Amino acid sequence: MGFRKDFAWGAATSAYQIEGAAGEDGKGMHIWDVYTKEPGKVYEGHTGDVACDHYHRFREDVAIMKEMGLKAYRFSIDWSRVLPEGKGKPNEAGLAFYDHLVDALLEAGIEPYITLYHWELPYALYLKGGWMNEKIVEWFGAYAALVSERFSDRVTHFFTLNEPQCFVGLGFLNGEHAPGLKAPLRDTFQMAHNVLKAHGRAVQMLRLYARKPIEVGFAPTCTMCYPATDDPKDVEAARQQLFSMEDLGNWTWNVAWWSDPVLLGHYPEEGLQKYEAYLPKITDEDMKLISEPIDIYGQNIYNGKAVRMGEDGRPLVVGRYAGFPKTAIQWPVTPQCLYWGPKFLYERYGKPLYITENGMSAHDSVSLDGKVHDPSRIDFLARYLGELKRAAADGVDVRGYFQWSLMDNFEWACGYSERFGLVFVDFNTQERIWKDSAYWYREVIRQNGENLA
Ligand code: IFM
Repeated sequence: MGFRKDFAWGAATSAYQIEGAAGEDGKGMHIWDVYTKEPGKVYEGHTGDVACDHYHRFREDVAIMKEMGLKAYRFSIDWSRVLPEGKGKPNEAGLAFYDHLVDALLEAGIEPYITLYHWELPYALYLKGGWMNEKIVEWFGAYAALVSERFSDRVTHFFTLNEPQCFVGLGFLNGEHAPGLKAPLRDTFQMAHNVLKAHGRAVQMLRLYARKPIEVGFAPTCTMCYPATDDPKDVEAARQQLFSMEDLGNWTWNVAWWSDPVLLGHYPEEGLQKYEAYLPKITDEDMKLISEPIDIYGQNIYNGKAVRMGEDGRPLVVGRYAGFPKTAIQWPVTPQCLYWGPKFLYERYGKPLYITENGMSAHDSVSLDGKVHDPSRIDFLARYLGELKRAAADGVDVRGYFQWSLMDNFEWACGYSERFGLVFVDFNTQERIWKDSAYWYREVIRQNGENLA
């Protein structure tokens, strides 16, 4: 047994990374619109102003998805495109864009999966304190209501947040992403708590305004942990390490700090003790809101670390050997994390799982024959998907997989220097060229993964 018959074979993108049309049709500004204009923040001063020009070329992109045989497409809505001030009066032209996109997808037989927040915090709300301002719980809730009311007649699957670990950690703890702040630790914990409450409120509002039954989840990320050997002691060590609490300087990269409150209704005890000095007031009412039941769990998984049980009965992260395989962005290639990650998460949280992102950047270029040959991506995906298939065969309820990314795009602080796409984008001409991996993925989808080892 491998993947279920209705497995959602997909690809993912996010609004700012592909849309472009930064100042068009009444769109408001968000923190990345502003941050990318600050000198020295993004590789070679790149911005998402044009990106893949998807706003104007979405029909061409949907046609590519259709030809690739995608069953599902995960995209995000730019909050500031539909609510230019973050709240208040909606922008009809922005909503209409997503209407057309959803309709084109459905017409192509592709199931749309909407993410509400993939890092486009409206600048007007940022000026009011953004995630630090508790009112954001209601602002985000109202945005969720608008999206649900408008799209839930045609869209069934919604994710609230993408990678809270990143947008709090990189945006406010180490300052590598917009808005580029190194906030005091206490503030980052307060923000995270507001983020989780906003998630809960969004879940409520998505449901309240839904025009038909919908499925709601969120999509965190993490560095996965997998056992260094099959020894049950190492399996236990990897499990413990995965859900243990990071040191303060790195604290946002936790799994359990974000997912336990949402799915188990409480923060992990280890974190409550370790971070005690920095925590905001946490009430029972907060926890009730945060743990508003969700239907599906999305997890972004790119790589992991091997763990074994130390002599002292505590997990030990195993160092990587010299020359360990890595991708262009220097992330290790660790396919095992797509077996152990889903397994550990499903054991702990018991929710149907989607891999909401997985993929790699490579040094892709157009060859003399006019094609883009990316054997390393095919090898990467074959290895990772093989492991996911093993997890499905072992009983993990994995419902879908979204390859990151459909096409090359704006890779945040790295600008356009990293190419994660199945489809190559020439950013001078906006020409799209299928990489070899796109043809390969099409065949995997066609065979529902039967051709994977
Ligand atoms: O491009 C990003 C995406 O926006 C969030 N997850 C990781 C991807 C690759 O870095």
